[in-house]
Amino acid sequence: MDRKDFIKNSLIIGGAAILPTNSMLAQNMSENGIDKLVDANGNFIQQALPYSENFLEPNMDAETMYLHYTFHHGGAVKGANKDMQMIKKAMDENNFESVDFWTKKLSYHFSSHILHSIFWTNLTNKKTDPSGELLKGIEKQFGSYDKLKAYLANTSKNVDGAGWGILAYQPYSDSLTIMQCENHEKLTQTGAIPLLVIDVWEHAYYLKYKNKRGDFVDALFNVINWDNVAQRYDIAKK
Ligand code: MN3
Repeated sequence: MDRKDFIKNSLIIGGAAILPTNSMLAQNMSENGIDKLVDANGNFIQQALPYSENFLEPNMDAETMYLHYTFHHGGAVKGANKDMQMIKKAMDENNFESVDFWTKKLSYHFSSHILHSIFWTNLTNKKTDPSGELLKGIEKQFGSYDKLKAYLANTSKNVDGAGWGILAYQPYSDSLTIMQCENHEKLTQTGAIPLLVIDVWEHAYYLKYKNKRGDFVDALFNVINWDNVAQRYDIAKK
């Protein structure tokens, strides 16, 4: 197996939260400029924030945005690249215990990279609402937009410890679904494609909201970019 094949296979094994990089979905995401998470060699890259650090003030403060993007998301990207290198090294040395360790690390770091990359694009500084196909899908699955909001907010606020509330499109049931993800990779559904993600790790809110995670989640609902969610839904359904 050459390096490229190795990387491709590792992505499939380790990155259960995303489809292989040659899938239609990944191509679409990349061509649309939404999520380009790897370079031509398969190394993980972090895109620039789609706005300035103070863009989401006062709902998300600039200092939190800077620290979150630079060190938490950035750290995950570095971690994922290291994990890939360590898997390769361990494979070269036939050290399968070590492969197991780094494969789990890759799942954690790569999932973090995916979720953070989606998170930034899910936010904007003006009020938007779901419309068109997305609204139809929401009403079919959850009854109404208000019910979806209540469900997703509750799910996000009640994550045990660190994690994410996630609205996803599940191709295996052709429906929208909500997941309460712990850390970055646990309690998700295989195959589900995240459309809207709410980061409820303490690093996402503690400077401004202290222990009031609920207030942070409520504030985030003021700045959700439903046009971005709708675009993701359209791509995911193709
Ligand atoms: Mn985070």
